[in-house]
Amino acid sequence: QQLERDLRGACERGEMRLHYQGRHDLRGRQLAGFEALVRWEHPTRGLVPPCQFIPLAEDSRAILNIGEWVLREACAQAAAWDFERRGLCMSVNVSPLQFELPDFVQTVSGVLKRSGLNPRHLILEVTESLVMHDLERAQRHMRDLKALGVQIAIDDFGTGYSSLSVLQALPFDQLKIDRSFTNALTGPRAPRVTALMTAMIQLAQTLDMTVTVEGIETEEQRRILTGLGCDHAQGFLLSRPLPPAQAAALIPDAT
Ligand code: G
Ligand code: G
Ligand code: MN
Ligand code: NA
Repeated sequence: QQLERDLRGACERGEMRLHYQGRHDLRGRQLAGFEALVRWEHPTRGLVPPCQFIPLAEDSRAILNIGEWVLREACAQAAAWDFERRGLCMSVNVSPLQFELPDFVQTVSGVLKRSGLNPRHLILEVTESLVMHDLERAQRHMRDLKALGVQIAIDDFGTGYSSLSVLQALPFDQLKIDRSFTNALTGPRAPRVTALMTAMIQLAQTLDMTVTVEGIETEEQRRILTGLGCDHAQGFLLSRPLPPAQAAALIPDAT
């Protein structure tokens, strides 16, 4: 496949870009931080979204280089934007292959040191499939990352097969509810979905996790979720993924 061939060396050639989507306090709408989302600037096709190349990058293990680049770039950006003084956090998605590397925690620690970013302002987003693949390694890595001061979020919560056993085994700091639930809040299954949302938000709060709901696109969804006591939200209603210069404009008192 052509795209797969083009992907070889793309990161080394400097073709990866990061966009940033705001994570907002749901009541006040203030910015709580950003999620870094990778794009590939293909020489002829333009910006390729991650859903089109991350799976290819995982097959070829190119995701290891890309993932490390994303981590370095996102931490450097957060330091440049003075996240510590502003109380903001940078969220970075981590692929299962990266998390499985024996020296993953050392890599994170080294990247943080070089960037100058305080580890408390980095959130690593992992999915449950990643965690269940090798639970003991995941537990060890999580313990070491937390000792560094890094926060860890479980991403796309509610879409896998093992969500609850993952919460039993691992002390996440944040829980991100998948946008498929937000979508369904106002559809024909609204009563059931509202009940599920309510339960997931309570579950997170009982376990001392901050909840972020993903995929808020309408005022009605925002109103419902605020009423359910959800802490934070992401979605096109609040802000889209933006290139760095435009994302910077969302930061209050940015200079
Ligand atoms: O932007 P888009 O909706 O196409 O993102 C699709 C998926 O790609 C999301 O599930 C997101 O978590 C994933 N993704 C975005 N950026 C990164 C990244 O830097 N690393 C990894 N592993 N996945 C990412
Ligand atoms: O799996 P992950 O949560 O990392 O995926 C984030 C992806 O979701 C991003 O690629 C982003 O483009 C997409 N996204 C963010 N907000 C919205 C939204 O309000 N609606 C839809 N359809 N997609 C969104
Ligand atoms: Mn994510
Ligand atoms: Na998600």
